Amino acid sequence: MPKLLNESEVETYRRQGYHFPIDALSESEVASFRKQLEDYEAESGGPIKGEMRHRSHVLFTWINEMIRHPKILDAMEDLLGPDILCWNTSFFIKEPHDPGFVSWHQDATYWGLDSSDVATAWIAMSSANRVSGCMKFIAGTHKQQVRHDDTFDEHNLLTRGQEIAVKVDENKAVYVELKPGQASLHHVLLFHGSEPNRSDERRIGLAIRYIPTRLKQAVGQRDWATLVRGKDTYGHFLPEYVPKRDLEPAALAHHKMVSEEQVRVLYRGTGKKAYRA
Ligand SMILES: O=C(O)CCC(=O)C(=O)O
Repeated sequence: MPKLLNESEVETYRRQGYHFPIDALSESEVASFRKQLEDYEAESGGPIKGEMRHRSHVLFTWINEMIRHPKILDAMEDLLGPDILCWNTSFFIKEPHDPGFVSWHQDATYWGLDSSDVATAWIAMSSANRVSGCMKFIAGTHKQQVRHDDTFDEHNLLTRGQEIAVKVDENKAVYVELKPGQASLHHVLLFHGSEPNRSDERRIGLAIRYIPTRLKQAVGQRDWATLVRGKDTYGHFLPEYVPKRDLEPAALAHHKMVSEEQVRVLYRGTGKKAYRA
């Protein structure tokens, strides 16, 4: 018996490589998470940036709460089974009229994981629609890895500005419009991207990457993850730091070490040593 999705939704995810929307966070939950993000941004003098945008669940208690949200985990259990690790989190934020975009890509390309049994829950912390540059998906493209070219385009929000090197039929794009608190689920090989934000509002999404405990990091020397449901009888990933207070020194130190290791995997072959600002 699935826990949150019904059998036809699970079947649709397997066939199309995605499912949306799910009603993940309540109105008050999403408002509180957004306020905590924006309080941090007000104190730090601007939008969250650089390495702080990635693996942020190690730094902020409220993101640690988000990755463990029962509704999101119920959906993940339906897709990945009972033993689940959160491998990473990344903010994708586009300011009003921001030229930032995300080229068509497959997530698996540079992550170094040894299986494509990986799913993302993308949580809308604002509304995401065609005007504000919501994600777009191409159904059924999650069956094989294709070649990517690195562009390092200054407005591309991806690490290398990587884009799919084969022809992508834009006419087949499905636009992932979400209300605040809703989430979409996508497979690590699905073709997806997003356009610039042409609206007057911020478009804020948190992408949470989940894996079954049996996966391994096949490229990096070592990798970390947080057990969020079930048991980890494999121990392939080192346990991630769990914050007790936002931005506590031990969390910042752990985050720095893990980010350096992750940058080595994500930017391998490019000579780059840090996330883009
Ligand atoms: O938020 C976006 O526009 C793109 C997100 C994305 O590429 C991802 O979550 O894998």
